[in-house]
Amino acid sequence: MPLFGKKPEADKKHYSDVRRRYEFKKTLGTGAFSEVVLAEDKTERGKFNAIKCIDRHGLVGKEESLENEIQVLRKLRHPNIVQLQDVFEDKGHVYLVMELVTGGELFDRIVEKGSYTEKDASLLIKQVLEAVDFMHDKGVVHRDLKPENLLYYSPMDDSKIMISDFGLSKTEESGTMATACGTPGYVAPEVLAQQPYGKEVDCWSIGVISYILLCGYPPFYDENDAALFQQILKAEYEFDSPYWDDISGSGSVVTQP
Ligand code: PIT
Repeated sequence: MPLFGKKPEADKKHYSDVRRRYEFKKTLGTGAFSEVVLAEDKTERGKFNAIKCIDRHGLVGKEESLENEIQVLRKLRHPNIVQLQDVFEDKGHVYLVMELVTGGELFDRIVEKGSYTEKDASLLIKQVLEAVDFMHDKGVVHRDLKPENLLYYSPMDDSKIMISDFGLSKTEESGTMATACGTPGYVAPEVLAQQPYGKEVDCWSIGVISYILLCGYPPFYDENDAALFQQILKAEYEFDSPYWDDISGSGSVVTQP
């Protein structure tokens, strides 16, 4: 089945050669079979995008999940979700033209800062909750929320965060999902137990991310994956002293500016 075979009309405007439209500037990130590149729009100089270039060799047998990612991204328009703007394809690659965000990963910011104040953490998590609530309403479960997939909108501005990488996301309409996926430390117990799961798994991951923002280390950690899985399955975590001593309880309200 050809990629994007379902909506040929909607995809007509795509050029056969993405390089005719965009000037590739530099690599922003690399994955196993993909690379995200900074690109300038030749039809509108000074306008930049991030283009995710996916090697078709890595897609053999996975064409459907890419098609799924594209369909998911197309229907999500939210201020805190990196927007898919266009799709190109050629013989060797599929290109996802994404909104450019330049602030880098939340992960790197946490490493830099150690931890966040409750107020800063709440301002970030509120945006993540709003974006995730929005996609859950559309029947989309991200399934791989983690600080590496949360990107700061701009390097100057610590206030806006964007959700990216819907590579593992799923539309819930296909029934209850049971595939084990995601990143161990952030993954919900029902996923590890290979039980049917749904939107709740994103809420679990947001809990883990909130924990890390507040204290600077993860709630579940073991170098041994089997031991890590056990901790998660038993929801075995603590608010260790002294790190959590000055962090307020869950009933308190942090005043917004
Ligand atoms: C940027 C800058 C950057 C990475 C990205 C965007 C990636 C975005 C992305 C990747 C996906 C996806 C959705 C968004 O499904 O360094 O502007 O795989």
